Amino acid sequence: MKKTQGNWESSSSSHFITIEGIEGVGKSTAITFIRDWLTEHGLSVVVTREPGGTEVAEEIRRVLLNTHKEPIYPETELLLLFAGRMQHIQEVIKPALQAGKTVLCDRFIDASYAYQGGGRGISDHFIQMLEQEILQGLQPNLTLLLDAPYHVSQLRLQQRSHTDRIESEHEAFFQRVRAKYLKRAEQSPERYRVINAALPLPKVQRQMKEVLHDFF
Ligand code: Z5A
Repeated sequence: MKKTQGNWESSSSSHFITIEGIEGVGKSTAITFIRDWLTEHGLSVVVTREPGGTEVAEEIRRVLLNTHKEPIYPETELLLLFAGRMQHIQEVIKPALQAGKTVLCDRFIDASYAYQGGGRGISDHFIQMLEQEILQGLQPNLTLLLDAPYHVSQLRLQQRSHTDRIESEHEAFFQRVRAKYLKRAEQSPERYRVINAALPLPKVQRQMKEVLHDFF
């Protein structure tokens, strides 16, 4: 059976799950745990990420995350993100959902509102315009927001030797990003589940398990 979401048609057995949060909060760790849980429960899972997820979108990711001699303007950043997102939707997300799979995506549209909206100060109106044209009504069914204070994520990232262009932003930037994520979660409680990601891993995983049990 088919279900429609905006202008998209997908299989009724498909699910689109996204993981969001500020840098280093534990998204990659969470994705492995969720993927394993979903697979154990008999679902066919496609794990993907943004920016990236296709050959062209991964090239765009490199442009976005590398440091360049000239500045990348906020609007350039946003448009590049949406260019990659278009490739990603057409090449990976849409075909997987149409085939009845569960798509598990490390960041998606909410990151643009949080980082380019909250962080860089681009208006929601501009982002909404792009969202309407590119996503055509496609929305995650479930978004897990891993939330933790900035200093927790920084502690967890301490072992890393490399910091990319966006990670090099100052604390106030990430505070605005976090605040925007929390605001969006409050505005869409039917889709968002906020996970306290500052807790030790077993406690974070317990929260995620509860969310998954409720959802399925
Ligand atoms: N971006 C954007 O601006 N706009 C957009 O629309 C989109 C993206 C889609 C790349 O994202 C950048 O793109 C990102 C936003 C921007 N820039 N920033 N900042 P990314 O997702 O590829 O990169 P990231 O946000 O920097 O995430 P990350 O570095 O991969 O971190 P993570 O996945 O959230 O964390 P982790 O690797 O799972 O965990 C970090 C460490 O903590 C690791 O050693 C773990 O073992 C440990 N960990 C995890 N959980 C715990 C708990 N609970 N306790 C203790 N230790 C833990």
